[in-house]
Amino acid sequence: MTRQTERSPHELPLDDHEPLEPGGVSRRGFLSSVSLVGLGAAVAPLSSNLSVSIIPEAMAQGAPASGAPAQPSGPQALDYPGKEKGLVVLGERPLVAETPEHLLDDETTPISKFFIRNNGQLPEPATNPDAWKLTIDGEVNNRLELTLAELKSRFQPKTYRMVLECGGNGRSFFQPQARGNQWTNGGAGCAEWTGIPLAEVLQAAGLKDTAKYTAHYGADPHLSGDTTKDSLSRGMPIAKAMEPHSLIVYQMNGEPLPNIHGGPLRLVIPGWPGSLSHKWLTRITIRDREHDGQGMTGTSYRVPKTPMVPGSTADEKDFRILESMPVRSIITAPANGTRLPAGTREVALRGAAWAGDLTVSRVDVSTDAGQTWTQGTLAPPRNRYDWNRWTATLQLPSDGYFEIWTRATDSNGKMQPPVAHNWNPQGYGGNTMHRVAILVG
Ligand SMILES: Nc1nc2c(c(=O)[nH]1)N[C@H]1C(S)=C(S)[C@@H](COP(=O)(O)O)O[C@H]1N2
Ligand SMILES: [Mo]
Repeated sequence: MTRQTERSPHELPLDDHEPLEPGGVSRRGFLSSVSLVGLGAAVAPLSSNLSVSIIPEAMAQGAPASGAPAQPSGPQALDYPGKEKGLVVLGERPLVAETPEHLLDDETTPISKFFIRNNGQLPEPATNPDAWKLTIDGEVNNRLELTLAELKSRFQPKTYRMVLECGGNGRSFFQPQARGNQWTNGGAGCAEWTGIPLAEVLQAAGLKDTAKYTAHYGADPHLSGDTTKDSLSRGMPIAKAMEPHSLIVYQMNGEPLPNIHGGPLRLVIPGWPGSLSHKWLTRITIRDREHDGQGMTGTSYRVPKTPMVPGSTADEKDFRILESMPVRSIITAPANGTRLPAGTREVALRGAAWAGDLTVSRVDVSTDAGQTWTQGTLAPPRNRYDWNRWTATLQLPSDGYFEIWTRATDSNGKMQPPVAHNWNPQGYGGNTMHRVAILVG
C-alpha cells in the first residue's frame, strides 16, 4: 500500500522535479538543532541539480520523530489509488497519511490531496451505496432507519466548503514527543461537502427532553478484527449536533464520497476534532449523558484543565474534552526548501488559515524570526467553517537563507504561539507558527 522513498539527500534523482519530496531525513522536534548542512533533501523547484538541501533538519517533514518506534529511515510517500504520491504516510496499520503544506495550495483541497486518518481497518467499498443504512436511535421519539436513497429524497441537501482537521494536527511540535501519529500541519484539508444537516434528521426522529449527547458508530472493523470492539466511537453535545453546518455527508467536491473518506456516508462536524466526523456512518445513538465510547475516555481527545509538567504522568481527572480546534495558519507557497534566483527581493506568499469554531482576524508573516511582522491579506471565506486563503508580499533585504514564519490570530485575539503550548500526553493543540525555509541565490 505504501512505497518507501528511501533516498538519502545525496541520492536524489536529478530529474525529480517534485518541489518538496522530502527524503532521507529524520524528523526532529521543531526546535531541535537547526543546521544548514545537507540534512534535508528537498529538490528546489528552480534548481534541480542543487546538491545540498537548504531545509534544516528541524524543519524537514515526513519521517517519524526520533524516539518513535523503529521504522525505516526516511519518509514514505503514499501509494494509494486516486491519491498523490506527495502525501506522507504516518502509519500503515491503520493507514494514516498527511498532506505537506505546499500541497494545500488549492482553494478547495482536491480529493487526491486530502489527508487520510483511520483508526481501524478499511471496510470494503459499498456495492450499492443508495442502499446504505443509517439508524438514529436512543433518546428519540421515533427510531429512524433510513437508506441513503431515502435520506436524499426526504431532506434538502446543503453544500459547504469546510475544514476537516484531525484533533492531533500539529502533534509533532510537542516536546517531549507526544503519543500518536506525528502530524506536522498536514492533518487538515478543506473540501466541499454535500449532505443533509444532522439537525433535520434529529428533528425528524424527535429528540426527547433527556437527549444530551450523540454517539457515532461506523462500519470499519477494529484493527484486531474483534467484532465486539469499535475502532472509534465518539460523540458531541446536542448543541453542536444541531448546528446548521453539522452534516451527514455523501458527496465530496461534487463526487460520491470515496470509500477512503468514509463513503458512502459520513458525518462532517466542522471546527471540532476530525474524529467526530465519523466515516462509514451506520448509527447515531442519542444518549442522556456524555458518551463513553472508543476515543472518549482517558486522555484521548482531551487536554489538561491546568497545565501539566511536560512529559509527566497525567491525572485524568484534570482533563476536559477537546472541543473547538485552535487557530492555525500555513504557508502553501513557496514550498519549504524553495531556491530563488540571486537578486530576488520580493516574495509572494500564499497560505490558508482557520480557527475551529472561531474566525481568523488576521495573518502576519515574518522573515526575521518574529522581530518584525508584515500583515497578510485574507480572502473572505465562502461560508462559516471555510478556511481563509491569504496572500502576502515580503521584501527581502539581501540574498541568503530565510525562514518565513506565519501566525494567525483568531476572533478572540488568540495568536498561534512560537512553541507548542499546554503539553499533554496525546499532543492536542499543537498550533505553533508554521515556518518554511527559502534560499535566495
Ligand atoms: N469510522 C471511522 N470514522 C472516522 C475515523 C475512523 O477511524 N473510523 N477517524 C476519524 C478521524 S480521527 C479523523 S481525523 C477523520 C479523518 O477523515 P479523512 O480520513 O476523511 O481525512 O475521520 C474520522 N472518522
Ligand atoms: Mo483525527
